[in-house]
Amino acid sequence: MNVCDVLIKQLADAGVRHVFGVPGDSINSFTDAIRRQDKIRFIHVNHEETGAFAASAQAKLTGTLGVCVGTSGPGGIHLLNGLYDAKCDHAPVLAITGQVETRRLGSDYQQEIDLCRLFDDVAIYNQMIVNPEQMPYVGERAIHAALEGRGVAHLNLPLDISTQKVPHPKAWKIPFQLRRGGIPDAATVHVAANLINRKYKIAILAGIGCYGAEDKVFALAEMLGAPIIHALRAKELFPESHPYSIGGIGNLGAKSSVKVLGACDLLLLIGTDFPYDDFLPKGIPTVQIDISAAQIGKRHTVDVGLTGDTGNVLDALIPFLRVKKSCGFLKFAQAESRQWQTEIQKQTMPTRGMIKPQQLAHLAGVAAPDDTIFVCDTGEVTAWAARHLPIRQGQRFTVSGLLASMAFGLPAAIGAKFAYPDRHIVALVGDGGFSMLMTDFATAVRYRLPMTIIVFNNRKLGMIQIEQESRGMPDYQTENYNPDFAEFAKLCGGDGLSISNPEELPGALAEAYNSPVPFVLNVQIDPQDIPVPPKVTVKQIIYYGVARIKEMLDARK
Ligand SMILES: Cc1ncc(C[n+]2csc(CCOP(=O)(O)OP(=O)(O)O)c2C)c(N)n1
Ligand SMILES: [Mg+2]
Repeated sequence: MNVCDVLIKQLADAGVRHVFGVPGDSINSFTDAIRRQDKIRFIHVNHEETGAFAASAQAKLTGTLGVCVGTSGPGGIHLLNGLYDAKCDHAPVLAITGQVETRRLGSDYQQEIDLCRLFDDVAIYNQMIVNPEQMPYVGERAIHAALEGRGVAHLNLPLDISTQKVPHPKAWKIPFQLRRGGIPDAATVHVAANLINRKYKIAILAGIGCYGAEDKVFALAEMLGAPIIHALRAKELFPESHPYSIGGIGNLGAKSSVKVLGACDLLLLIGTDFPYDDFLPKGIPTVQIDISAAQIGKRHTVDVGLTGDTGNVLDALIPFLRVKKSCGFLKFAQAESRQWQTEIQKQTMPTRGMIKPQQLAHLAGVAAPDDTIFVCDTGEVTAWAARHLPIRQGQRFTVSGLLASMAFGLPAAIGAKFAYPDRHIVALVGDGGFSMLMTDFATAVRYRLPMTIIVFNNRKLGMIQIEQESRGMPDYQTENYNPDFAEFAKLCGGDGLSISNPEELPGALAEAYNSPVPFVLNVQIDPQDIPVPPKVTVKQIIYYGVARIKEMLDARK
């Protein structure tokens, strides 16, 4: 077995079934080793960034290792954005890159880029293999580091080393068991319980770290009469249809959350890395639960930190909590939530004869089959999905959370479809985000991956227009020059439909969701609709007015 054979065997043993990338140059022996076995498939994408995003999305959805590959130099460089997506969202991904022959190292040879140096910031394990005897040891370390550290590992394989025989392929076997389910010590649990037992207006901010423990979080909420606010990626866990779930947080979130966080007397952060601390209440006791001690107090001053798997921590904590008899705070939160839901439902009514993005997001969710996995791109489209896409129990949702990268949607749909071939996949994307990696729609066709890509087509970088105008700048360079995305889909061998009339929407969604081939539903939406944040400052309103005046004056010139 050569270095690549050993590595691939290790990946297969770790449960990896797909490696995404572009073959060629210094990774030919790696792809050849994949060809010679049958556990792992090589998925040939058109752009390495697609491969990295697909691996990241798989890792986020499954919790298992995602793998992507790029050749020395340009191929490796293209992986970076998807790798940062994995790093930021704590997803285990292994990147394998090629390198020039070791005798060429340091000579500025063609495609010689110091990828270990380049990946230094993104990777928690980052190693060039310069001697076949490093295997299988470094292969195992890389896999374990990514899984245990929930981040990116990188192995850089010089061409000459990749084909060399590994003298002792079985010599190393690191006894490895993922550290799952640590529990905090009893004394800390008591301190947390005492604090929580003294408060009657408790708000829970829950993140994706609650995955698998949603029922326990709901049970906790019921005991404490505490409303649950969710961070964006936890939208799949805490649907607003549940009486304790009162909406999202942040600029894309709900007004009810702002009100509740403004009135609570204790904040309980559970499995969340929500970054916008402006939305978190200051000066009240805060208890945080997180699987990683390094996350405790990262975003907010915390009085008690409980480190461990959410489910285990709640099992340890709940027996010490008193059931709250008064539910005034919960009732207040639920009333605020109902009011917000009524407000946003009104926004889904078509006006001016055009399709509203709110209406599109709403109906896209209502019409989606029960097994749907939604993936979402970055832009105003994220706000429409966050607020208006109804997610039912059993459906899934993911997004480029902390990195908030455009172009994630289509690659994530590809990664999701490979991981869950029997489920429906629906990507909600902006026209700008889709344009970035739309070449890989052909990859979905090539691998026969039925999926629906819904383009929220406002012919512009809508989110950037809002950013500019809310800072007093006139709208500048935000228009997109788009081809007809539905025709593009057909040219790729898939199917597509362009619509602009609200009445066409239900029929078009049904056609898209039932398509046996990848489908682009290109929806011309009303570009005037903008997602208004739940907290708007007077300064922003004034700036917005100034920007509109500047735009009018510019138009007259
Ligand atoms: C890779 C990348 N480049 C730039 C940005 C900054 N950015 C955030 S949203 C956005 C506009 C997105 O436009 P579009 O995809 O059309 O979605 P819309 O906002 O119109 O719904 C831009 C440029 C980003 N988040 N990611
Ligand atoms: Mg757009």
